[in-house]
Amino acid sequence: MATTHTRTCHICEANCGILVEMEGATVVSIKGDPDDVLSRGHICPKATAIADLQSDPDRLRTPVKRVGSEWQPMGWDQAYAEIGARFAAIKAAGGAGGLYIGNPTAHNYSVGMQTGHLKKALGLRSIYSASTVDQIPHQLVQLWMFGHNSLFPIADIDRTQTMLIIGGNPMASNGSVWTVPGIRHRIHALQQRGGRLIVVDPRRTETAELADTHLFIRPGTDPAFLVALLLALDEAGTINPGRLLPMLDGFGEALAALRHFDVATLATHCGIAEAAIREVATRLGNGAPAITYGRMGVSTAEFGTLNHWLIQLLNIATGNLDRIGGMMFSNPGVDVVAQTGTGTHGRFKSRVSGLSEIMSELPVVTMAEEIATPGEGQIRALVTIAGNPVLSTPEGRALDAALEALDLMVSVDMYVTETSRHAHYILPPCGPLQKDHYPLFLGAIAVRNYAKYSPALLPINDDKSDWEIVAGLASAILTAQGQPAPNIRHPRDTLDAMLQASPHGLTLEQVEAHPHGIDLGELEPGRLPERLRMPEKRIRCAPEAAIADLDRFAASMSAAAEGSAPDALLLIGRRNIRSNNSWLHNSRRLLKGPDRCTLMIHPDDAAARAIETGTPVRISSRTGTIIAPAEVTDSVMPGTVSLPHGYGHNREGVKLSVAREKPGVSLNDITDRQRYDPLSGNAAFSGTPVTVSLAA
Ligand SMILES: Nc1nc2c(c(=O)[nH]1)N[C@H]1C(S)=C(S)[C@@H](COP(=O)(O)OP(=O)(O)OC[C@H]3O[C@@H](n4cnc5c(=O)[nH]c(N)nc54)[C@H](O)[C@@H]3O)O[C@H]1N2
Ligand SMILES: Nc1nc2c(c(=O)[nH]1)N[C@H]1C(S)=C(S)[C@@H](COP(=O)(O)OP(=O)(O)OC[C@H]3O[C@@H](n4cnc5c(=O)[nH]c(N)nc54)[C@H](O)[C@@H]3O)O[C@H]1N2
Ligand code: SF4
Ligand SMILES: [Mo]
Repeated sequence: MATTHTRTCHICEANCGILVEMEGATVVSIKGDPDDVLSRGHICPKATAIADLQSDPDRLRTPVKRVGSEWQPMGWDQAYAEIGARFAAIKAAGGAGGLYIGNPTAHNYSVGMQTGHLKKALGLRSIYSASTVDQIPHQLVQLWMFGHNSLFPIADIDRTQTMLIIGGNPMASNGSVWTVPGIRHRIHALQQRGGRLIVVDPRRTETAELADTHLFIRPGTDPAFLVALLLALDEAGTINPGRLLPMLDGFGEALAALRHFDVATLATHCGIAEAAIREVATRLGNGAPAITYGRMGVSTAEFGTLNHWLIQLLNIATGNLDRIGGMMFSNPGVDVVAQTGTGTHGRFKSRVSGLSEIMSELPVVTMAEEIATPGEGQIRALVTIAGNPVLSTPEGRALDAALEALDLMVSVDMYVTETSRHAHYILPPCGPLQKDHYPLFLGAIAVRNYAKYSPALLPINDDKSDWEIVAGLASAILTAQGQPAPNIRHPRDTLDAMLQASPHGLTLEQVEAHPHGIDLGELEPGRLPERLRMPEKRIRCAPEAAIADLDRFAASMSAAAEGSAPDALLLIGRRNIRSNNSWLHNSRRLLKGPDRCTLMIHPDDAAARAIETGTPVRISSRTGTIIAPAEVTDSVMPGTVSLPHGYGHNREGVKLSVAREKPGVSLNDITDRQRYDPLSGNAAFSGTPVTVSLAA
């Protein structure tokens, strides 16, 4: 007999409520849950892949050890014992430990509660994560301006009149740093009430297709557009922070620094007409609620931190921070802001290139060199948890080589991937339906305040959840060195305590009694200044480093005005609704359809190179060359080409049998470790200069 269970889809940030119909241990169907307090029935094609992940024969079921080119199954205790002993020997010989934490850990509340133990066991100095190829510039700006790295302002799309999206494509991504299931309906509702969606992107994306206005922008030039908007508001006399004004420090200083630029020059630089910029500024400054929201395209950029500072300044200058229909701070079941440290920056530097520590990590653009460069502090033992940096960080080939030379590598992953194939041991977690779920980090970035707990659907039996594996590893590594094992608290108990200590004062039992979630109401205005985390409770509008970075930006404008290589194109990425970073390509129902790893190129650029749709083209950058089929389309702006990341599954030894049928190539084989935002250390993927030609 079939039974139906409520749950939350853990794959992306949208956190859709789902109804999973089971017959015994077999999934019969996965549908949207119309009663979910957040998602109200929304779902995307990826949710059904949960069943494929659970049943995938390629998914590892026991720990494995690499012996030659073979993977030998082994027991958990044996694996921990061997890893502990090998780590102790490496440590004794002067080698350092390192850790890379991947994106799926942000969707798994329990593992995050154990990584601290493992970081301590491995030595704290060489911690990396997907954050520095993603959202760390948001966090740095929030630390500077609001006093806590996790004080994310959330776009209140449901009550705004203008939604300006810069470098985000929620129609494909389902929203990011913004838990907003069902974006299509929300955009439709905005337009129905006379509001407007404006998208600024070098590609006419799926989101841009729905927009009232789409403006092409030259990759990497967003500070020009953002400064020009602020100047246009200034010139029109429509800067009006309203009730925020008494809370602002350095607002005048920030504006004064921007006045060294002029709108016309900025417009030329970013490729958007001055009139169009002034029109957007008029809209933002008209007094009605308006949102300026920026995501990956402006975060993984050479001016990522500058971009996010300017975005916050725009929301402040138009009085849209902490306002209904603007950007507000959340109040979810667990208040992570109150229960975590504010965040740190610059406490130490990376050994080889001297990049600054950020949020207790080092920028991942430095990871390969820290493994490959001899000397004191060289990483000789690395653990990866739910990450695939060979495909997801710049210059994957260099990382491939570095990982292969490690004395010890341990991957916590359920597949033999492009990254974990280098491991000596792979420790696989149980399937997704054997885990419980709470939106610990994502509740805090949701468009509505809520709490929802989903118990595991299937028994765990002899398998292990990620948190147990990570806790087990930390214990094994410490005890092998004669140190005491850490005190491991069950994640459910920690969660219960965090819920109770938060403003809503819920217990886990109460939350569990509501399988569709507890609605804790709309986002609320008026939380400032109390919500600020610095003692003086004032928004710091003119962080020194941001102001200074304007000079670097001015220099880049001057350099661009002198011209670039005549045949250079700028490479950007893209996402597709049926894919998720590097790890859903082994689901046959998601992979079906046309080849998605194509190089989009504008008809003019294609014609100049005799390129047609389907022809294989050679794409070369400073760091390498890849070959992919072309897709000629005027949806990318002239001078720009686009290729998705997360492909390249034909590397030797990868055991993803479905994904290997359409392997694609890895964009990150040709991105560049030397292109990063110096303020945050975040990788700059947007606008990698490339040449494109017919592959002979
Ligand atoms: N060029 C370019 N590069 C990019 C991006 C881009 O836009 N362009 N995007 C960047 C962004 S935003 C991100 S977040 C990163 C992602 O970078 P990563 O987090 O390094 O990579 P993922 O592709 O998400 O791979 C996740 C890995 O975790 C495994 N996994 C999945 N679920 C679980 C689980 O529950 N437990 C465990 N233990 N393992 C699991 C998968 O098998 C896979 O190997 O990529 C970045 N790289
Ligand atoms: N289906 C699906 N959903 C996902 C993911 C996925 O891989 N697939 N990944 C998840 C993850 S880890 C993340 S972080 C989010 C990301 O979520 P989003 O940021 O919404 O997704 P992207 O598609 O990377 O959007 C970035 C946009 O920036 C544009 N862009 C590139 N360069 C520039 C530039 O210089 N300036 C401007 N203005 N725009 C630029 C790109 O064309 C693209 O449209 O998505 C999440 N959701
Ligand atoms: S949008 Fe799709 S992948 Fe994301 S949580 Fe919802 S169903 Fe899952
Ligand atoms: Mo991400």
